[in-house]
Amino acid sequence: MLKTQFQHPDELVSKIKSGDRFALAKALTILESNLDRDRQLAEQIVERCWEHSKETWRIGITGPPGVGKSTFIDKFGSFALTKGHKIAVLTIDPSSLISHGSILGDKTRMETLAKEPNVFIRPSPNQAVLGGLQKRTSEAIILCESAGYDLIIVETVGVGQSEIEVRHLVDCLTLLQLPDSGDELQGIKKGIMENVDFIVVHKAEESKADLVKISMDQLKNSLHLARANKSGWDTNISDISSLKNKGIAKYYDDINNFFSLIKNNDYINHNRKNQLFLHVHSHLKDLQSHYFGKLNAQHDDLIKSELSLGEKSPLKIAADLFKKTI
Ligand SMILES: Nc1nc2c(ncn2[C@@H]2O[C@H](COP(=O)(O)OP(=O)(O)OP(=O)(O)O)[C@@H](O)[C@H]2O)c(=O)[nH]1
Ligand SMILES: [Mg+2]
Repeated sequence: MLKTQFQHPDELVSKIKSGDRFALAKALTILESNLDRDRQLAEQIVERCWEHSKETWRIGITGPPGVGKSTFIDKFGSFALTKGHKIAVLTIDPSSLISHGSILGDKTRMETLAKEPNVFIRPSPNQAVLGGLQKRTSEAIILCESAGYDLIIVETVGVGQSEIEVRHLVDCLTLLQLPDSGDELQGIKKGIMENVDFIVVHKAEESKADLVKISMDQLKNSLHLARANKSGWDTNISDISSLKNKGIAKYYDDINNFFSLIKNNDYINHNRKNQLFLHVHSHLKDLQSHYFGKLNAQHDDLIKSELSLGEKSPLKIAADLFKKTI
């Protein structure tokens, strides 16, 4: 059981709302716990922090390992701070789950942001279950917003489905790619092209100008083949070097334009409503498997005795047990 020195969720919640970073970190740890007591506590905390609509920017940053996501967030975040934002960065790293690698590197790769008082950085723990990441991150976003963060950045490695999963958490998705002669870019699946709002050809320094140009042209061509985005926004393609701070201010302006558009045409609310619908389903699945998982364990003795009697088929035993539980 997680040791909490908070007597009541109200106490923790009022600290979160007053911007106490320790309380926020504590609540996120409770959220990540699978213990029954913590699950209930997490539910109460999220419920108290939940607000129907918040004027925030939720941005997902995805791309292959090493493309420079953390460095890019460091530079973009630093620029956004000058515009008055309060920033929360949540990192989801499925590769570290597989390799059990340390994710602490992310804090150091966001050297500038890590020192800022108006920035909260939270790496996801290695032991987290892959399928649970999305659900937990959606709740983590609610808590961060409740703590007054208005720019939420979710970093996730683009491995398999994760870039599509992150789409369900954010208002805006940016895909980072390396300048490449083509093979890598051709690998960008059509589904992804239709799901991203910004594509950044990253590490685009002068020395790679030729490759950058080829990449940009190729991306623009593939975009013609993709369907239009549902938001009404034309996917933006840009070349950026975080190392040289090139293109960061322009990217901020474009993000600003993106949010103006989706607020004006109300896509932001429409999209968030759809996401909530999916989240309810994913919570429902989670609760069902948690609940039935426990029941199944309790049924083990019964199943064994039924089997040793040898009178019923496995199907009949399972069906009878199921009828008993509902
Ligand atoms: N040339 C160049 N290198 C960069 C740039 N941005 C980041 N890098 C370097 O690329 C390497 C990886 O950067 P990260 O920011 O850690 O990349 P990441 O995508 O967050 O990596 P993972 O989280 O491990 O997937 C580091 O050595 C950075 O210094 C850039 O704009 N240009
Ligand atoms: Mg990173």
